[in-house]
Amino acid sequence: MANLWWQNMLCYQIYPRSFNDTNSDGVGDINGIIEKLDYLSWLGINAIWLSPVYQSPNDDYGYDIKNYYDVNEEYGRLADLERLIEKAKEKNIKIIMDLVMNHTSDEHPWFIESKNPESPYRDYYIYQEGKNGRYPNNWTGFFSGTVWEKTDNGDYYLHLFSKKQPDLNFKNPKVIEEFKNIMAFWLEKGIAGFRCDVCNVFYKQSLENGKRSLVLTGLEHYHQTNKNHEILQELKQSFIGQYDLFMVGETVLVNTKEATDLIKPEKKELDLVFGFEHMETDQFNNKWFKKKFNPTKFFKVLTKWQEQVYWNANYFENHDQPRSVTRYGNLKYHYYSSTALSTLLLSLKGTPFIFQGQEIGMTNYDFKTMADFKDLESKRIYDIGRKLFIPKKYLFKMIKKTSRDNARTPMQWDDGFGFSTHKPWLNENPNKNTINVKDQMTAENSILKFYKEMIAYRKDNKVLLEGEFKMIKQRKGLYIFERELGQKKQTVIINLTKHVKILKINTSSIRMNNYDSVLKDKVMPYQAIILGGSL
Ligand code: TEU
Ligand code: CA
Repeated sequence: MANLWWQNMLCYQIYPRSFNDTNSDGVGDINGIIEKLDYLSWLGINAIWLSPVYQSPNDDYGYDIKNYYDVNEEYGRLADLERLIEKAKEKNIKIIMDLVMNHTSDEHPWFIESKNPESPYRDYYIYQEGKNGRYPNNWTGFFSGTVWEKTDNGDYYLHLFSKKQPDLNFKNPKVIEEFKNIMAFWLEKGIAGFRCDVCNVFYKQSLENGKRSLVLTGLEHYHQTNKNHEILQELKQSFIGQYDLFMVGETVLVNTKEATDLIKPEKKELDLVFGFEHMETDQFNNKWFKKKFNPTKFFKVLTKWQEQVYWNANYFENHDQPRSVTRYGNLKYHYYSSTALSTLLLSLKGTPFIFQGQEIGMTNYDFKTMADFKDLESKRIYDIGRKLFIPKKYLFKMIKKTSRDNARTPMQWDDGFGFSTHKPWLNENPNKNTINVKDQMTAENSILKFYKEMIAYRKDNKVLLEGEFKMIKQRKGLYIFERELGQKKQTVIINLTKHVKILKINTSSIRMNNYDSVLKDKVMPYQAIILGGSL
């Protein structure tokens, strides 16, 4: 069957705050995105996922929303966003908005109202009395520590994320109605769909104590509940016949079976989900321990998802994750490892997502002190770590590697003031001197040029777009798979190590290659090759 539009989509994620500043206040803005539409169109993408641009006090930089119907002043006005949607449309670029439903900002009028126990908004949130002078239960949240915050009345409200992000009560049907209205408002403005933030933890089945666990005690009471499925179905289905609404869910802690459950086409729930398993292959399941990257494990997880989930949302980076070339590549082989990751990302079966800066191989930032971090998660982990007497030096080292701010340093347009003429809200990476869009556009060979070429290759290649995935072999960081459509075949060879690998290659049908040439019996360090036939 032919692909649907979102299966042929190549989506570029923009973190607006760090993309392009046009009014010199050090903060990216919507006009800045409009200014770069030509660039994005040149690159060959056909959709943009915008991280939140709604009004927000920025405790979590937009993931704490105080007004879903308007644009945060620092990013521009609603009219600017309407202009972006219109201009993007002229270039055949769809806009996908981020939608944060699990919680609002504590500065949202609903929450302010809800503090009054008599208010009709009381039931929009989850309030509980303490138990024997202690928290209502033992749950711990995504940013560590208790999920309960005491109010002036002496009771508590629940927040899975920061205390400035109170969780909404999805047992209240009015909350669901509110989101239908919000979605309708934006669909009416011409957007194509939503990336739904943490959308498998909305419904809190019970508020009983949870099983003690190193991370997220209480998870079993709200993760992936039946009611949660019903809520997503209700949201999606209420637009049938009206809009061709696309929804990709950010679904925390899902395995392939749960992912499959969420995207069954006949259920009309979500179209795609972002899994996390492959992002945890260099991590011992949480932020506290960090293991060395293990490409074998990485490829194993990718293979499992390719084989078990019918259509994947493929990504190696987003605004919550350190840079992929630093994690999975090798800075000594900056060009080769970035382009090898690019080849892999764009040749797997599914819909690829590229995060801003990935296309030029932006790297992690060399943070020097805790004061360099802006992300609340990094700060909180530090505070909690200190309370546990974890040595400062060790804590800092660990946070530096894992901090979400690694993804959020400003986009490196050139070696000067390309992002902003003002001091940026978050430090720029000084390696903008050598890693930037301007240089890579003029260079004969660059990561950017390779991305563009790979995107174009994929765009016209039915086998890569529609073909089945078939694992051929993987050997200590050398990964080989085929994509197959009818009689046609593409073979993808990725060496994600610094070692030369011995392999017999049929060099008569080379379609893509990130080296000058392909040898018939070896794969070079971080070499990536696509063949138009078998090995
Ligand atoms: O992220 C949810 C989520 O799972 C992350 O908090 C994750 O645990 C963490 O980033 C790993 O480092 C979404 C958004 O993508 C994130 O930016 C928000 O902070 C969060 O929800 C709350 O809205
Ligand atoms: Ca600005």
